[in-house]
Amino acid sequence: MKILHTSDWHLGQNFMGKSREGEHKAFLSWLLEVIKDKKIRILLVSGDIFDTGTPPNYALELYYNFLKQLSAVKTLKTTIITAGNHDSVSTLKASKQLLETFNVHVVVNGDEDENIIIPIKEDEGTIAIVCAVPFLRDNVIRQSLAGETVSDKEKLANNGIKAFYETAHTKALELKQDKNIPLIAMGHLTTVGSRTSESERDIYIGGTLDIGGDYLGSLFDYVALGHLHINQTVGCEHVRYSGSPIPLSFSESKNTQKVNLVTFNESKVEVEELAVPLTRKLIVIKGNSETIKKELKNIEDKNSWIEVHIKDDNPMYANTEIRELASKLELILLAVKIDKSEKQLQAKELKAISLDELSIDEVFQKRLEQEELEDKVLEVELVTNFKQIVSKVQSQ
Ligand SMILES: [Mn+2]
Repeated sequence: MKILHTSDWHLGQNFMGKSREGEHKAFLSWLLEVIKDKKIRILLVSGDIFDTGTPPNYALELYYNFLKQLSAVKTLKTTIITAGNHDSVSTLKASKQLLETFNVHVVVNGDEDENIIIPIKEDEGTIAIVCAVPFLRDNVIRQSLAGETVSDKEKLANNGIKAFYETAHTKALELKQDKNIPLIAMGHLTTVGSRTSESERDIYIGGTLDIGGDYLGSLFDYVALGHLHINQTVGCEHVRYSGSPIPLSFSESKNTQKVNLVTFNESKVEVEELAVPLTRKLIVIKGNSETIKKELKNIEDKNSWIEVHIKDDNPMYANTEIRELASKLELILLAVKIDKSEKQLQAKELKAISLDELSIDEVFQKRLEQEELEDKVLEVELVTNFKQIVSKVQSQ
């Protein structure tokens, strides 16, 4: 029996003002072919289907069209999709019941109303049981610790998540009885000992979970994890992150994007990592003006997205020169960062040069400084109001 494990698609991602539609489209058509070729029986998508709670319409269209195409693949029995921290519960929930008719199970928050234990059935009976655990939100974690008072937030997350998995495991065992079939779990969290990249958010308050891959591995025959964008094993061979299918930040430009092909023979599990073809390269160039200019001239694929880190004694001048050269070469330069040397940091006259390296708050602060306001109370009020607006916009 073959299972395909993927996660962190982040459909609809806005990358420094650019759309990833083409890359996602290419990935989904490739994935569809793999599912057909390899005769996949179960597809698992472990969270972060969409990049935001309110995905753009083209992203929803990609999602639905892909699921419609899957429904025509006879060898595929079941698709299970769980929500990640980026997904909105209500967005995924809206089509949940409709998708059930296509054998697509969507698990949005794992609360008491939702069935997360999914038996995979074939003519000859149940062939596997999947505990489809989504990203566990605070209210669900509390439910799994009924009766206990946990004040410490970090402890709450740890104990609650473990309790959640243990309850799921017990229920799955009851269903399994004495059949020799694999128990599979999904999850969307950071486990102890895993490697992270820049574009994942810390999702639990306190940040550090004390849940290791070996702990989950002791309960299940395979654990399909999402949230971290780098393909990796954690603690043991059968507890894995698939990673994202396209690089989601410049810090991920050197990774190879993969999906996991999981094969069960009897109850023996084997995993093959399949590399996803890259449709757009992200390139990071670091160095002084001369090095960067030389490397820019060597870029053949004009479709690439580029970030440069300038480390130069005259960064203002280098910045202008590099931008001019990139535009002359018709390259897509998305960000310029200035790596300041010790000397420059001491030199007071060097102010912030590039918008790319300022936070939203810093930009507002700089703008305020230009006003030279005398009323300090007003200034504080303006900053507070600005921050409120920003957080409102970001939470949408
Ligand atoms: Mn995530």
